[in-house]
Amino acid sequence: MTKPDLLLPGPLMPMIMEQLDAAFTVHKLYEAEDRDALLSEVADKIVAIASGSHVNVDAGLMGRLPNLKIVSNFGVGYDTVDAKWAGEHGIYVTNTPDVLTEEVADTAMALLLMTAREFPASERYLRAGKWPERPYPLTKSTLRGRKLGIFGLGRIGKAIAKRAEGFGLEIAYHNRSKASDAAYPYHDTLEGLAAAVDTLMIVVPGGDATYHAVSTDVLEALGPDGILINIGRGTVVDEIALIKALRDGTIRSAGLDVFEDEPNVPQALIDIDRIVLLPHVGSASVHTRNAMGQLVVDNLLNWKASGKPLTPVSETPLRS
Ligand code: A2R
Repeated sequence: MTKPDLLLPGPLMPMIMEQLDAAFTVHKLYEAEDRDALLSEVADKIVAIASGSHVNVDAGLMGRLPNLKIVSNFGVGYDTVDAKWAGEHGIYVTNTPDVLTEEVADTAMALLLMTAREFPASERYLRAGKWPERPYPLTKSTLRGRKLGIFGLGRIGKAIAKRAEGFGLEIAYHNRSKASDAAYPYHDTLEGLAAAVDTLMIVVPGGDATYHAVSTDVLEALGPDGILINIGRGTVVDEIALIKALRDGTIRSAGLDVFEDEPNVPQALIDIDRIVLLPHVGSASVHTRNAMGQLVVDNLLNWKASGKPLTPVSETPLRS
């Protein structure tokens, strides 16, 4: 049986690579000394790409591959793939929804608790041997009485809302449109949501539509008790505005799992001890990453067998 040709712009988990090697002729762009030469040599043969979040699959790359039919992306967010261009050119883009929802929602709640109650700083306090001198100071924030605004009440947003209800939080949200299956108060602007709550949880996708949506105005609306949690995409927050808001006391604190220029985190954020910074670990357990990896492979295998992938994104709906 012939193996279709697949381009790998960057390395993926070994369990993905092993399965891809068995079903496809894999061309590793990242190992080529001359990437341009490799691309020119294999361009006509490539029908599939498997990609991760740190490599751009843009119109420039896809446009060089005249027989490309599918881009299988690792991760539910696919802002590094130009899915609109792909859709317009008959190319499927797939992502890995659902299999990471609960893990990311767990991370979101952990990050919220860590931030409100300063658990990382208090643990550093113990390890530094300061406890015998005096107890760690009482935290200014608590989850008690907090109102949680969810920016992006989708699959992950709803899983967070379910958990937050268990913690006794009041919940409201902002999407582009009202969710038909949610009874929480809806705000038709992000600023309106921020003004109505004191805790803002970002769970929207990245990309142009949400770029710097969390601006100075939104942070001012959130207010001096405000806590910002971001487990969506770093580009959604204007990081410079956030740093200023934290320094000036415009909001109280922030818990961030994602950043504008990963893996580079501004020193100005690192210098603020009371905030919580995680290295984009929202879905990063062996269990969940394996499930995501398997879905990357299964999308490609299903497409190879039937011409249809399992989880195409909305810009590239299933065609017969
Ligand atoms: O806007 P809607 O009604 O399509 O609701 C979606 C909302 N959303 C937005 N809200 C306001 N302004 C926007 N420009 C905008 N774009 C999308 O975000 C929906 O409620 C939510 C996304 O939910 P799902 O598509 O179900 O994605 P999931 O699995 O919850 O993952 C969310 C994001 C990923 O894209 C990664 O960036 C991150 O979480 O891991």
